[in-house]
Amino acid sequence: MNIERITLREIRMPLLAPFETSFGLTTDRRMILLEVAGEGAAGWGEVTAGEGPFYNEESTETAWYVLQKFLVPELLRKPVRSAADASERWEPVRGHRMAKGGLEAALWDWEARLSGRSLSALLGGTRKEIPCGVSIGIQESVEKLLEKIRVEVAAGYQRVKIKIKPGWDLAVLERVREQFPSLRLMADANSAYTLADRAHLKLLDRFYLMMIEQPLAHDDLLDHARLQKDLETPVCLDESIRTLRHAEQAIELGACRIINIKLGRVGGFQTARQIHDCCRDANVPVWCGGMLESGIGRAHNIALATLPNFSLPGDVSASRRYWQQDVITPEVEVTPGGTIQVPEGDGFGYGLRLDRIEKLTVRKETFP
Ligand code: OSB
Ligand code: MG
Repeated sequence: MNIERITLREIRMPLLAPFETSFGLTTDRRMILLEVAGEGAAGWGEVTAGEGPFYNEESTETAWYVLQKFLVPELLRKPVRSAADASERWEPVRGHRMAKGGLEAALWDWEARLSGRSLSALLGGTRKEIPCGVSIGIQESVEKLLEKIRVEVAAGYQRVKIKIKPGWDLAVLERVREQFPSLRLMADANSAYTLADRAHLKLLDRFYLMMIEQPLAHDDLLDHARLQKDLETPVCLDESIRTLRHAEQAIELGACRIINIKLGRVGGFQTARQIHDCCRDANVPVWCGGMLESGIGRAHNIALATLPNFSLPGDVSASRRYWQQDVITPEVEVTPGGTIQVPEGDGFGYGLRLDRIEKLTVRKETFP
């Protein structure tokens, strides 16, 4: 594959509503878009790092730096044979997986377009539609949360995830269960607890949640295994799974019964597929997580979620839940059955609103 040009852009997009988790509040997103062009086509990727290093150690600024200084120059140094081979070229760079994942995603989209195929087909995806859920942040009041859940359930979403933290957990879930006894419900703590909270977390069992996501430290496996032994509720790992090895070890230890796969967190499609296959072989279901992506990252998530073991509804939902206007066309929409129809066009299958992207761009750099 002959790369002629790589363009980095930082865009800023205000969220329609602030998103609060146990680690902080997001109001405006800063995302890096990558465009890889050559041989008469272009592919696009998105870096999913947060504005600050609070979900994991990366941020928009560190990703820009690592892309500009290390990842893009290494890619331009000699041609890659395929997108699947790209990630091994960046192995000498430790970590910085979201930066790698954004660039790798652009290569996958480009390769799919060059071969006149959908990204889903190139990845080995089989689904024509994917099941969808929503992630609802911490709210000012339980009433507000209940109202948000009502809206999403009416829209058809197949499951609801709420964010929890100490002080916003048992009493909140009690009220949600009262109002929605048969809702497919789960809770995400984003590492807000420790093993010392195990008796407290055990009380969650009475809400028969689909799972509790990442209750303990962001880099832990062993304590999660100890916790899972106590709980009836399945533990799902998000932050702790950054490599294939983490997934293998988590499964061997019994640290979780479900894994959330995020493209950026694991460094791209190649590793995401390996984790997917390892979970499939161990009968561990997976689902696709979200990072408040623009339409470009969202489109990649949709393609990833077409792989067969993505059997649970993911955090991939309609553009209009996040943005006044998205950067892709058509925008991502959800059917009344709570699914997203996978687009059939080349690459990730959506068009780009280049004029909108240009307006949102605050910096831009082209290589070589
Ligand atoms: O832990 O899944 C998470 C958003 C930002 C950082 C971490 C997480 C999330 C979400 C939102 O839950 C998912 C989405 O709607 O994109
Ligand atoms: Mg999570």
